[in-house]
Amino acid sequence: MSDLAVGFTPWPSELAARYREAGYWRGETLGELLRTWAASHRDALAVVDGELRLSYAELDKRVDERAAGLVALGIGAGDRLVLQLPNTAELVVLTFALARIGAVPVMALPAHRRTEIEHLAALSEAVGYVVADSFQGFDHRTLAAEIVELVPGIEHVLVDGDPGPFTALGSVTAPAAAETPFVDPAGIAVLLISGGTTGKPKLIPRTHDDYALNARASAEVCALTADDRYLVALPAAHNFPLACPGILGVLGVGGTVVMCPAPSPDVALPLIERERITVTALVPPLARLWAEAAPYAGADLSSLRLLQVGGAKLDAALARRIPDALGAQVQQVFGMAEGLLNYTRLDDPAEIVEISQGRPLCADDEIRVVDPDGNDVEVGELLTRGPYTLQGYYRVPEYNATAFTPDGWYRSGDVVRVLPSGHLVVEGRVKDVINRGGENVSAGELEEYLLVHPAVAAAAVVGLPDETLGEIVCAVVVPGPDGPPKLKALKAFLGEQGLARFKHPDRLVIVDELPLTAVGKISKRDVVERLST
Ligand code: OOB
Repeated sequence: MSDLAVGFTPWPSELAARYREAGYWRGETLGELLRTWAASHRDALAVVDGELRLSYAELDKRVDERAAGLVALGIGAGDRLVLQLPNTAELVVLTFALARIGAVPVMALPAHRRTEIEHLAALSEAVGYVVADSFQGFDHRTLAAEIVELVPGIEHVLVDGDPGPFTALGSVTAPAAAETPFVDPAGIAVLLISGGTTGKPKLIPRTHDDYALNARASAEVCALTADDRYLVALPAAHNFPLACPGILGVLGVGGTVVMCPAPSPDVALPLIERERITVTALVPPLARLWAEAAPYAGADLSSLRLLQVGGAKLDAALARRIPDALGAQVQQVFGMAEGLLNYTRLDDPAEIVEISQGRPLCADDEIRVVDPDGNDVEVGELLTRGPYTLQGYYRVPEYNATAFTPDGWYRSGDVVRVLPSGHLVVEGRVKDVINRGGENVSAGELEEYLLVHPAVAAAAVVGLPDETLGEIVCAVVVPGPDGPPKLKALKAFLGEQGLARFKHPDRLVIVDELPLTAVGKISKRDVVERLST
């Protein structure tokens, strides 16, 4: 067993056999798959990055040469490299190059800093760290210099751009090897970063078999074809733009992946016009920005047929507005780097698309909704198990003992209910509950009520310590066009909506914007931190 496999929890053999039998797992690696796709779509345009336009044949060749260059450096099967690259063609090339030699990228996001990178590098025992020279005013070589000191196992720092004291990624190239080494399709292809908002990030092992399924089945649900051009607007290393269906799903059907350097409307909307983009994916705060900016942007968005929105709950009012504002159909996506993906389907009725976060991707995605004692209930925690959902985080056995049930169901921490149609509605997080003098207030529920008010554009509800009640309910609100609401008026409105008094906010804080996570979701942790300083 290679060192890579230590700390990886495979699926029980009966389940693995069933997934192979059913054709979910096809025994193909990501490296081989790209070769197959390149053979079928040789001259089609695979990746666009600024002025760089790579055909499938060119991409395949670059991947081979990069793979040979990595081998020449001494990097090989089972090695881990922390990848921290912006949305560039290089991220695509490197991901496949590593897959071809059986090495594994740890998919860090550009916004990660020393704390996260040190932790990810140490936990994965990475031998390499790959960065851009600088991005959005931050010099990643300076961070790399610190990381090398902190994590002695890092032997290689590869830099896209001006390498400074390190190795230029562009120089890591060699004539393609005559033979590709054997890579186990049931082994780890990528280590994704958990989006969890508590504690240190976890590493999520995704195998070639399961990640290929993730991308292929997602492409089918989105009806992707070779005519689709997908804009990578979210950070490319995140599961959503990487494989839901994202980069991998689009390449699997012969379509074109267009890298977008930043997701802001001023950058993304002109690129949609220039490249005639048909599909893209956003988190809700960005979808709101795009919908607000589009009428004034003057960009022709008529090519856009599908806007996927996920990562956090999309409120129904915004879901309803998007088709008019952006001229695209909305698809809600409730996914997690851990595996399970839920999509609204392209032929679902508008009411379902507006209020639900979709239904599971595969027939063999098993879901349960349970109370804290594990009994099946109508509204409760979502547990899941399936052909592309992990059986354990990488190298954290003690944490896995509580994050999974003894029979391998992943405890998502998300509170959901299931509609008669099988679609899920996300109600909040198990831990995102405020204990107000013994009464439980669900932050997610109150946020939804607040968002209905015309003076509220965005809201985050958090608990604040209180001497009498233990915790009080604080609503942090970004004003909408009818802007800034008053606490008294909000309470009256919530009362009219029939929301129990104990769930009304005790405090209202008006802000210009809410802090966001590395992928652009509202970060509750930072909301609380800002309130306490
Ligand atoms: C995606 O993945 P992660 O790993 O960054 O975050 C997963 C968590 C979920 O457990 C849930 O709490 C939340 O993000 N979430 C949603 C949601 N989509 C994700 N909560 C409410 N509504 C939604 N639509 O965020 C992710 C991965 C693949 C595709 C899409 C999103």
